Amino acid sequence: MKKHVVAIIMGSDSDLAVMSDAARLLDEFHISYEITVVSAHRTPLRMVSYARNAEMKGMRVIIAGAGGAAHLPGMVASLSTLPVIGVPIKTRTLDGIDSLLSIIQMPLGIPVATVAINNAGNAALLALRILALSDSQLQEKLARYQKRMNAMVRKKAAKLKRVGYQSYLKSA
Ligand code: RP5
Repeated sequence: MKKHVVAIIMGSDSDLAVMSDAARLLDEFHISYEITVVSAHRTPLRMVSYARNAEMKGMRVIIAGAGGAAHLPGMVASLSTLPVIGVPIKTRTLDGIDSLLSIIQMPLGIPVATVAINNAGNAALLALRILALSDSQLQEKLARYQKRMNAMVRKKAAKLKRVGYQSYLKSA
């Protein structure tokens, strides 16, 4: 059985729609991952054993999404030496500012790389960049991905110049 090298964990299944963006990108790059729910508050002991065993299971990076009092990424980072990428989930009451501040304001000694609110895609891309440090094929795939994005933006800029902003907006 192929070992999972990335863990995508989240505090609740209500985070899944956002966190699935990370899974889709890892699928695109053929990187094996485990995706599951681990709650820092509702299943604290599961969180401890998950974080403690992740490296031994072959995981190289942990992506952790949480909303509100978003303690999951920081706690997992405190229980492991693997790189942890936190995804602040947008909340209904405070728009995810609560999640962002909870995740980003880590004390010295326990780092969590924090992406923008709901940007699980960037968490996956950052995980891929970390994995690519020891995988030249993956590095090449990432370079091709960036080239495709670059070409797409140039194409859009050329179209905007050609048709003007009004027609561009109508055709979008
Ligand atoms: C956090 O509480 C989860 O990460 C989720 O974003 C938030 C709300 O959870 P539910 O009440 O929707 O299960 O732990």
